[in-house]
Amino acid sequence: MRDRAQRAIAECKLIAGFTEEPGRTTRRFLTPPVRDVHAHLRDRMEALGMTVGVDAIGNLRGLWQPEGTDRMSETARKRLILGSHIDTVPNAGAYDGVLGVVLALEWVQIAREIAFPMPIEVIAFSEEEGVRYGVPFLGSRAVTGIFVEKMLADEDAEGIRMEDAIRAFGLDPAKIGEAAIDPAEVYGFVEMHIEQGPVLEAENLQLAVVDAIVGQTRLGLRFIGQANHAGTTPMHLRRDALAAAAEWITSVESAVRDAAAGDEPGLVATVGKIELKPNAGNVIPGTVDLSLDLRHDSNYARSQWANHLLADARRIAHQRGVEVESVVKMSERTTEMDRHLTARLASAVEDAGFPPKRLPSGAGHDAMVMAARWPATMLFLRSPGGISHHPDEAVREEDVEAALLVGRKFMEQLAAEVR
Ligand code: HGY
Ligand code: MN
Ligand code: MN
Repeated sequence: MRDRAQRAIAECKLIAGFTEEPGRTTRRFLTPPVRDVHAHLRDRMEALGMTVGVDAIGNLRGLWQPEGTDRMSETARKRLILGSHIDTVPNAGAYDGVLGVVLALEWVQIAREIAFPMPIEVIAFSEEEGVRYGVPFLGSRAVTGIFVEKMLADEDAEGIRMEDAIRAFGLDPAKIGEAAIDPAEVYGFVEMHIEQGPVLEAENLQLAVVDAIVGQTRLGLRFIGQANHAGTTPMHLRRDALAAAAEWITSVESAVRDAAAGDEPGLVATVGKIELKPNAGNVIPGTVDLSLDLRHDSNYARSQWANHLLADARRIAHQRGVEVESVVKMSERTTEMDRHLTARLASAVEDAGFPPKRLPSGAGHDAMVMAARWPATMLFLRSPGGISHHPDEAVREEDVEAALLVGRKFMEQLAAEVR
C-alpha cells in the first residue's frame, strides 16, 4: 500500500497546482481551476468504473456499483458515501479537503479488489470553507437538502451573485434541489481529513477517529464612522471606524484568551478578515467590515460568548461615536459523530494495527452537515507541525498508507455483515 500512499500524495500535490493564483494554492467555489480538478478526478473516477456527474451546486459525484446490486440485502443496497471538499482557503496547503477525495478513490480501488458488496458514492464537495460567499458547506447543504435559496443572491468580493457564479460554471441554480440524496438510500458517510492540529503529532499517533465536531459561529460586523481628511480633522472630532474596530479586536482577543485559560477551555475566537473603506492613507476610515469566527464545544457557551462580544462591540462603538451592525453568517451546533459508525471505524483502525484514538475536531467539516441526515464519522490523519490553512500543511506517507489499510479492514468487516 505504500506505493498507493505515494500516488495519493502526488495526486494532492498535482491538484494543488490548479489554482486562481499562480505560485500559491487558492481555489474558491466554482472558480476556473475547479474545472481542472473536476477533469482530473473525472478521469480517475471513470477509470475506476464509476458513473460521474456534477450536481447543480458544483459537487463532482462518482458512483461505483458492484456487480449484481439488484440481488442484495436491504442494507447492501444502501450506498456508502465517501468524500471531502475541493475548495481551499487562500494560500492553502495541498491536503485540506482534497486528501479526503483522493483517499476515497483509493478506497474504491480497494472495494473493487475485495468485491465489496455495497455501492460507493464519492463526492468532491464544491464549497466547504465559505471563502467566496462567506457561508460554508454549500455542497453538503445541497446534498442533505438544506440549501437556503436566498443565499443565491449573495455577492462575492467582485459583486458576482452566487446564482450567476453557478450559471457561469454551466450549472442551473434552479436544480440545486435535485442534488439531495434520499436518506433511505444511504448507509453512512465517512470523511477522511488531516487533523489540522497538533494532538496526533504530540501523542506520536498516526490516525484518530473523530467522535464530535466543535460548533462554530461566524459573524460579520460593520463599524460605521465618518471618513474625513487625515490632516485637517482634529483627533477629538473624529469618528474613526478602524480605531473602534481595532479596540474591539484586541478586546476580543484578550477576553477570549483569559476565558480559554480559565473556565472556558477550548474557546477560540478569530478575526480573520477585515476590509476598510475608503482604505487610503490620508483618509480617516469611514467603514470597517470584519469577520468573527467563534468556536466552542458547548453550544450554550458559544452563544453566550457571541452575545457578550457583540455587546462589547456596541459599548466601544458608543464610546467612540460610531455605529456597529452585525449579521450571523453561520451557526453550526457541536455535532456528535454517529456512535455505531464511529465504533465500526475505530474497530477497523484497531484491526489494521493502530491505536483506536478518538478525538474531537476543532475544525468544521462537511461531516457535521451530513450527520444531520445519515450516520457520519471521520478519520483523521496526523498533521506534521500541527499546521494547516497554510502552504506548509503536510501529511506523512506512512499515515496515508495507514488510512488505506483501515479502508480495507473497514470494508471487509462491513462486507462480511451485509453479504
Ligand atoms: O474552518 C474550518 O473549520 C474548516 O477548515 N473549514
Ligand atoms: Mn479548511
Ligand atoms: Mn477541510
